[in-house]
Amino acid sequence: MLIMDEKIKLDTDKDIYVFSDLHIGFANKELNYEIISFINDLKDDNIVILNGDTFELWKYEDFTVTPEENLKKFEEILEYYGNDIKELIHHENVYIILGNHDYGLRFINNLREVIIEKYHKQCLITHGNNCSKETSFKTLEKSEGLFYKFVAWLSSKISKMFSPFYKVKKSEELFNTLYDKFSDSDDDILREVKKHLNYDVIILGHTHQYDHKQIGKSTYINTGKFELNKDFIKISNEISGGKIHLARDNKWIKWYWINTLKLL
Ligand SMILES: [Mn+2]
Repeated sequence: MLIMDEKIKLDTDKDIYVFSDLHIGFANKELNYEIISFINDLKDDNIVILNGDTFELWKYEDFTVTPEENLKKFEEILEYYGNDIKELIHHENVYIILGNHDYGLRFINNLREVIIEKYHKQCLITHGNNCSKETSFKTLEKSEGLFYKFVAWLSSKISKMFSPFYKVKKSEELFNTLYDKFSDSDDDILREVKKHLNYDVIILGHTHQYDHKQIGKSTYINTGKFELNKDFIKISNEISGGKIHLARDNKWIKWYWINTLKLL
């Protein structure tokens, strides 16, 4: 559902699924349909948290990234993917956290942090774009995306230049591929995680790389990019206590746990 609060505390007995970096736009349309339908099936009985960059609102083709253009692209995405996506964004069990690629949603959904309190432990879920200056909310707010205008412009130029040779037609796809290879450094992420060590568990996305580390008394988990490896997190309530499952798969539904952490 769309929420204007920047931060909410969530108290639920339902299982919680966390996905990040879906980048739903007009690249990989077939895959996006599958992703939306997969998540849609979970939403009625569980809580679903979409942890940032759910939508690809940057416009690479003409580098217009004004707030109006962002919202216009969002409307186009909703129209393109139809009822499933409209149901998903308005459903009361679905929380959409802002990332840098869908920062343009802030006028209709400004949620930046979800905090889950369970078993006297606190878990923070946030996208993680504040780890670098260029993608931080502060910079985005100040420049209204000047940096992105440049990146998008460059990306579209490179795409056009190379497309006859490599058949890269869409700059949106190209940018995502580049980003997967040159994402934020471990130092940047670590610096960001260290700001939140008052939480027992810190769940970020943004880097597109699955990660799991113990830092002091806190556990840091990165959900990775669902579109790449089908990495996601399930926080379950079990009789034995709260558990965090880290799941991965290359086939829909038949996902398996790559790790299980005790939340208690
Ligand atoms: Mn991001």
